[in-house]
Amino acid sequence: MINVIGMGYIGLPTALMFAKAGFKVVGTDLSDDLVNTLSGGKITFEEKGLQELFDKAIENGILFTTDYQKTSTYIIAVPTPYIKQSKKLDPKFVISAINKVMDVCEKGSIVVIESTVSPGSIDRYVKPEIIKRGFELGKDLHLVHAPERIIPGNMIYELEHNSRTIGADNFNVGEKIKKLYSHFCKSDIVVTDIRSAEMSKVVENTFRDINIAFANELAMICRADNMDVYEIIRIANMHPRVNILQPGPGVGGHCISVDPWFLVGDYPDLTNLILTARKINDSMPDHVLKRIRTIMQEKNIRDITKIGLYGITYKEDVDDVRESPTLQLLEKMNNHLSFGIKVYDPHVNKKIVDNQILDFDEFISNIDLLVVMVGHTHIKENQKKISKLLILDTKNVLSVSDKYTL
Ligand code: SAJ
Repeated sequence: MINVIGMGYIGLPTALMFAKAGFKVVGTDLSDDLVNTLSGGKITFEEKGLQELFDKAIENGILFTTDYQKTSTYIIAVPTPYIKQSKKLDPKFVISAINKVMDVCEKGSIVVIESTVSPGSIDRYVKPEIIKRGFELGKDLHLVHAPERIIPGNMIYELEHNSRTIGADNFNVGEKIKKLYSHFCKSDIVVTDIRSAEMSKVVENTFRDINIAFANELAMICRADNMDVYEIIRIANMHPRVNILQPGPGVGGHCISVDPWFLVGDYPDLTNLILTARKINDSMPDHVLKRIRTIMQEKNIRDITKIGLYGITYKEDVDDVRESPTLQLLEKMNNHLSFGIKVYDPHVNKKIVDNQILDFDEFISNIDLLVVMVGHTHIKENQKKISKLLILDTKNVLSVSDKYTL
């Protein structure tokens, strides 16, 4: 039996993949509400293919509970936030999970930590907890770090097709967990030490953050002199060794906007580039605000309440609003302009901000300027409905010719 701890964005799909592969799986979460919802047959977030996988797992008897199970294999996928002031990892959820595992586990159990952690965290925070409890590491309990790499919006496909990293201090344990994951992961699985697994995961997301920052900086340079950044990126990308990403209104989500901070927090004197990239990406909502102001001046729009922000999620076709650039922009607009504006997102069906409109037609009925913050498929399919509006398309996803961009 496998006990997966944390039934969130990573834990739930991972548990379902093991269930599909024929394992008896128990999903544990500290939230009664979440466990009740899952036990009642409902999934808690939108993800392509997740519902089908979930329905099958329920049919095959997957169990959701708040209790930790007595078994020999645990997978921990709990949140690993960072502390805003110090930029360091807050390990409280991992520490609590490992202690609860130790309350019930069999002797010789393997605990796989999937949650992203800052490099060195397992040595610094997790191992001392184990030693404190009188467990002998490598005998009573084995630790493995197997950070995930899946992208929200394509998680199920990527769980099967992405390569993975397994970090273990003991070769045999690493190989055992590699074999376990190969029941659903059809790609390469690399076994390395724990520290390298921790570092490579954070490095991957930092690489992407830096590359997005470059695209964002280009957008601002091009704007300063009215050059078309999209045309310039398109041409530059024709070079065989150039692959520039796309500019946007900011970098959100719980991964790319968080993980680079772990390196900045731990190596403040060595992370100029990483810190600068973070600052550039975090400044993008300000850039959008400047663009809104310029357009309002040009078009002589005085009423800020007639501006509609489309998209609240951190990226297209997901319902996750963590670190959302739209929420950051909204806060800035409310602070600076002390006016309300309208906000809409087809994937966020419950009101999470006061001025959110739940009906698209109502949302577009009384605005002068539509600011597209997220490139949901929905807006691409509704271009006719918005063709008369003034548009700032921060993701450059609409094909209307008469629009403003970053
Ligand atoms: N974005 C841009 N321009 C781009 C690409 C992305 O502005 O060209 C923005 C998005 O709109 C979004 C943010 O960046 O706000 C992050 O989105 P993303 O799709 O790049 O990545 P995530 O956060 O959904 O998932 C990432 C992935 N990491 C990498 O691509 C290196 C995923 O593989 C990881 O599993 C995940 O982080 C994680 O859990 O760490």
